[in-house]
Amino acid sequence: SGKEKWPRGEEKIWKECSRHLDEDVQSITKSVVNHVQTSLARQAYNIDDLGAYQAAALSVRDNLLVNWNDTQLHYTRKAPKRAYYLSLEFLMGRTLDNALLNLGLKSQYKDGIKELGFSLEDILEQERDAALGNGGLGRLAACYLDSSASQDLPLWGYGLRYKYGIFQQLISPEGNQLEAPDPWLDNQNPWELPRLDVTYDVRFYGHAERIGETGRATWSGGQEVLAVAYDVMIPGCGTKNTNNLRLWESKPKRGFDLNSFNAGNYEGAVESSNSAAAITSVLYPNDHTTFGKELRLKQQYFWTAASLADILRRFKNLGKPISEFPDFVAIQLNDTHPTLAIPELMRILVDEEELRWDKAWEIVTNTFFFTNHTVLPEALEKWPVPLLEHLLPRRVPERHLQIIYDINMQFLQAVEKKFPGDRDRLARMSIIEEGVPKQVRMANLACIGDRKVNGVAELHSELVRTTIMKDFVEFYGVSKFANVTNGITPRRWLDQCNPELSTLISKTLGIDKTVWLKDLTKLEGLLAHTEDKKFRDEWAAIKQRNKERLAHHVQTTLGLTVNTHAMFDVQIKRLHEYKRQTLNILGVIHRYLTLKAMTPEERKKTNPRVVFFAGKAAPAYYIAKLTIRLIVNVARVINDDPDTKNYLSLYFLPDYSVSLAEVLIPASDISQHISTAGTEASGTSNMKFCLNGGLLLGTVDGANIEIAEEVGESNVFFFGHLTPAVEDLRYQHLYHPVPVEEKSPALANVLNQVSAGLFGDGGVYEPLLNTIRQSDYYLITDDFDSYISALNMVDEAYLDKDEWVKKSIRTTAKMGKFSSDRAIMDYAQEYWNIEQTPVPSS
Ligand code: T68
Repeated sequence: SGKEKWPRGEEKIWKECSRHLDEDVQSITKSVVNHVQTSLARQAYNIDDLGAYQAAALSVRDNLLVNWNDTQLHYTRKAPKRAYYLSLEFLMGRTLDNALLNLGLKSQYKDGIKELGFSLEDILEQERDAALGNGGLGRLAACYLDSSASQDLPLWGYGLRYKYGIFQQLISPEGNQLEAPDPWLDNQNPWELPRLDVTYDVRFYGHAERIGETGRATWSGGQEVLAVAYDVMIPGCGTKNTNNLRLWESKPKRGFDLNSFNAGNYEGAVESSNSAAAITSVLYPNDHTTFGKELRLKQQYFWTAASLADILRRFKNLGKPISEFPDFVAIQLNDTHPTLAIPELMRILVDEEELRWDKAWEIVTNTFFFTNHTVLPEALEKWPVPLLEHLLPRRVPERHLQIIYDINMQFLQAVEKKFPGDRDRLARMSIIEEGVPKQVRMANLACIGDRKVNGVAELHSELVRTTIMKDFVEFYGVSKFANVTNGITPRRWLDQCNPELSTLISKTLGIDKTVWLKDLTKLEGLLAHTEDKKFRDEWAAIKQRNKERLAHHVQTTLGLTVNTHAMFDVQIKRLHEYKRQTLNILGVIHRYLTLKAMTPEERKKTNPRVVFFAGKAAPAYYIAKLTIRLIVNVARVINDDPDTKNYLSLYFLPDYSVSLAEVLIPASDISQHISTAGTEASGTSNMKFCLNGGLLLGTVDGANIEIAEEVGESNVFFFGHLTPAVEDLRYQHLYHPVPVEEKSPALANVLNQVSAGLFGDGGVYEPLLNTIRQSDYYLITDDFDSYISALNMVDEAYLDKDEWVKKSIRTTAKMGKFSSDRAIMDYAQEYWNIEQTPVPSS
């Protein structure tokens, strides 16, 4: 359509009639009322908080769209190199508050909403979380989107629009986790734009046959589904740039099968449409394990095929030769989940673009980048060869599995050349793992097909180089294997969740918040004020009010009263043995037993503590679920014990979410990040707590190490064995086991009390306790005593309130490094080679 004239009518009229940003209270109120009437078909007389939320959200969406449109047009005109972040998970949380803050319109909306008789705070609570992720990996993707827009980077996210997000967690009367679906789209979603015109066909199964000698093929059988785009606007802070997150929904290609319908087989007619819709129906709730489920593989292929087709179409609109693809496109693979994009791009380049293999391979290996998020062996994705063979479309002359075999053959030839005769090495590095059945090792494929591989914290990246990728480092050289320490967005994780602290910081630094929120190292300026008593008092008062806000939340949701004068001690994350919530709960029991053994006078001298847990367990993870049960039942006993309840209480807050984290994090005095050394790749909640002035109790693991480097070791509480000791200790457990009684009498006593039924039927917990008594893979017995001493050191430090507040201020002040803006700029410059492309302001 290059010769057509745009716009069709008078450009002047188009421009005059264009919508502009609402800036004053009056136009905001007008737009909200307009949506009440015309979008919701309601009126002043029948609108409740939910309706008011929906109308306000639609009005904010109109404003976001002004910026979003301008941004997309600007990117199209300037045609910069773009980056694409492929992630199966985007854990966005709520949008309204974040959008208002990024647009700089929060106070205007607050006033406008008030004039209509509603409170902004109340209507914000009406929004459901977009919970399309499991934990850290998905939340990281969400933080990176916020940072890419705030830093004016031309980046799009690609993911799936799951109909059901992460399950809702309920707790049964016995204390067991129950799962319920999360129908987050039931109330409609004002933050997405259905793009019913942007669709791609994706094919599964079936056969292809050659047409004579032509090399072309016909397609028969199989399943064709449609990928439909939904766009989510991602506003930047203090900029017009508004990026895009494109989520795919699966739909049947044809409404239903007419042949079956006409033959009277009505059920058969809708069957295929149901199975097409099933692809994007639900987020898999497993983190750190792979199950080899066919539907999961279908999700991965569906999403990578649609995303690549879309990226290719956008590239082709530039009119550049295909050889320039890597000059205009960089694709980041968030973990191995999108690795099928590598053979898929090879297929497109070889089959459809008719490039020679070598040329195609050069393009592929200059386009993709791969982030690893774990070194736990059970989390490394492998797919059975027969499943891939069955599922992926077979086309002539190339099909995916054949492509993977060809990539592997060429690669192994190169390895053989460099390390002649080293068969073990070849077996380890092969993409195909021998066995019954054979398996495709996705991490090997991702490494071979990528330009660069990165870990997510210094220690983790070093472990990637020396363990899971050791052979590949020896083959490629070390420069392919780098580190980008994770970051978090200070917009959501300070300004939005802790508005009072944000205001105090701006006032103290004497600068507008958009300045320090976009250059977080500016927080260092707070150090000059640590000796100012008035400032410290304000700092402490804000923490206190955040604790009261959390207590209020617990009161209204669980009906329980929390002692806000106690120290708040928080551990919130997915339940997993390696994260060692078990160590924490056993420590709580130890504290309880110690308190029980004291006289009332002695107890009065102790530091009152309230312990919070929150987190979901994968539905099939028996030991993790048992840990939840233990926590809930310990809470029942100790919160009811008149001897101790003023000094120690415990809460398990159900259904952990981004929104709940926003209430918990600002309220914490101390938070726990206590994984076995070498197991937590980075952690990101550790950064969120510290940014909000909470101190950190942790092991020498993941990003804890870099946090301590920044804030100084005197401001964190470290304990436990170090990474190099872990392997030896595990070996000892297996071959020279020492009974728990000898290693840690204190721990043995705790385990015995649980067995004996102090917290209800002890037999129930035996499988959990046995993981500790027997192989103790996560080294609870080795770290228990030093953990208890660390807790005691925390108590001691807390007694000196003034010094504690100074530590808190110093911690916040030194968190600049952990902004996701720093991380995203690192990716942009060192990996993707993309440039900031700010949208002019008018
Ligand atoms: C987390 N990984 C790391 N995985 O555990 C954490 N896995 O240390 C790190 O800070 C974070 O990634 C960000 O880099 C995960 O969260 C998953 O959720 C996951 C989901 C599906 C399959 C495998």
